[in-house]
Amino acid sequence: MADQKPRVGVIMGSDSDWPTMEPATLALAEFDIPYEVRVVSAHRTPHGMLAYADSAASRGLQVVIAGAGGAAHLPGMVASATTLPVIGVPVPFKHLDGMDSLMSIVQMPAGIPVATVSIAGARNAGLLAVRILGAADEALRERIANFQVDLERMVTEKDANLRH
Ligand code: RP5
Repeated sequence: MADQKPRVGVIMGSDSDWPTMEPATLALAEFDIPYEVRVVSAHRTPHGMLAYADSAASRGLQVVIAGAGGAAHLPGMVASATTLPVIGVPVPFKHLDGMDSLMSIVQMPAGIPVATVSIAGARNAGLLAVRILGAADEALRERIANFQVDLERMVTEKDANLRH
């Protein structure tokens, strides 16, 4: 997978977001989706952020997952400068328990969509990216279906273990 061109860009406003964002990359790896990871800040590296968004599609990326905390403008700003689907991950910051990040990311003006997952919901961001890629890939959809069967089996087993 390491030698394959990345199909998903996983970006975040600071390296302090990495513990929250890593589950997105683990989900992508589970489905053998090549990805790249970058720190790109809407506020601290605005020109770098625009350059990243501008070049994302031409470099072969198909989905961008963007996580940020606090005044979390990164997903929306990146979405405004690319035609790729962008999934926003609200990162819980020191204050306000991530509500600030959630509100910043979810309230996009009409015309520039950002698919926002739950606060610290990076795993679902990764899985959503897999589903987006699966829309045009029957083999990948088959793997997603198997994954869902495994989830169902896990819950059934837990139910059987707890029943009395
Ligand atoms: C945001 O500011 C980042 O996404 C991060 O969640 C937050 C704090 O960044 P650091 O001060 O830890 O670098 O832009």
